[in-house]
Amino acid sequence: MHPVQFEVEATDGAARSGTATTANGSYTTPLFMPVGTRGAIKYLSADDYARVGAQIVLGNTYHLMLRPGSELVAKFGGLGKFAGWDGLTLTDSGGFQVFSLEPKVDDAGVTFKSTYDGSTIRFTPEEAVRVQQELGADIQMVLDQCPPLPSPPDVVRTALERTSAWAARAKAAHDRPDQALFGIVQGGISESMRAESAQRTVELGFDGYGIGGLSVGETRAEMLPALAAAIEHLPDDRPRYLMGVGDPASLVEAVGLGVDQFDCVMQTRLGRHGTALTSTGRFQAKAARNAELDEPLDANCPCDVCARHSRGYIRHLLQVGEPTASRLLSIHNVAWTIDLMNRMRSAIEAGRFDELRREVLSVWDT
Ligand code: PRF
Ligand code: ZN
Repeated sequence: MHPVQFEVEATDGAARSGTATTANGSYTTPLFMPVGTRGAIKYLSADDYARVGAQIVLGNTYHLMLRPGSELVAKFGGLGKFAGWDGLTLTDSGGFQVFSLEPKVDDAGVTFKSTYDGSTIRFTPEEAVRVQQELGADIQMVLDQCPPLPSPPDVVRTALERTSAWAARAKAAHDRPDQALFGIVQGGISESMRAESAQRTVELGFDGYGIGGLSVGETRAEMLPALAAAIEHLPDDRPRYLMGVGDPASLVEAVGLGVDQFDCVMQTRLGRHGTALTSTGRFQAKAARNAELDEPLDANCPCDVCARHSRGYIRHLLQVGEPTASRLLSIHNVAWTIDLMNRMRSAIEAGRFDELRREVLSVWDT
């Protein structure tokens, strides 16, 4: 019995829409999951999460284990309760963040220095499971090794082997029946290594499958065949999660290949720095030509910001350095992306996914 049941409700080509049911509630797919790395989506508060349409909010194990520590989060009843969020939560294993610190890696685990106080920390697949069980999210991810791209084939191969061996250890260590554990596929942009990694991860058997190691330096044209090669070997009845990918063109292309869920920091990062995602492309809110525009960021966006505020007002806030500008743009970008996922869901149900895909690519395939 899996702690996540996944039912595909409609398909259109390889694209699919469905509902996943966890121990604490269900979520619909295709799904965009906004990122609250350290326990909050930047510039948002927990009552915003439902308003932007979030179903799952991400937390990061690396950050939360260092500050405030998983033991403390557990005392508050887990990440969701601690953060005042009554929707679903997912924790990434920390593999991705730790590897960006260029740690010492061996077959047993990784050793790295904390970016908070410089102390030396040893992290293993078992420790990642233990910490994430304490954090208590509805879904946790295995510890994997994500090599940057381009990397020589032997580096990609070693990361694949380690990720596979670590996944087996993570599975053996996991014993919380109310929490799902997702495996992660690696393999760079090699279609054969992607296929092999997917097969080996599926053989171990997980509640869902992350696809990691993409959007780390390769082009979209290189990413998509690797993604397709992995998906070919993933079971239809388990959710597929493309990790750390969330630009509109990649979202429609990946859903078109059969991906169900995504996370990305781009929406809040761009928002914080003054850029809005709109149906006509990226929009620099600070541009002088917006000064007198009494119209929303995107006339078709269902978000609270677009219902209430003009481009001219948001441009003014940016111009004078009001932090509310970052908040409004972050809310809009997350809500806009979630609306795009909802439009994909409707298009799949109506058998019109490719029409929507082409429409999005005509704006975003740059
Ligand atoms: N592994 C994990 N988290 C991730 C990635 C990965 O490869 C990526 C790469 N796009 C983002 N987040 N564990
Ligand atoms: Zn909006």
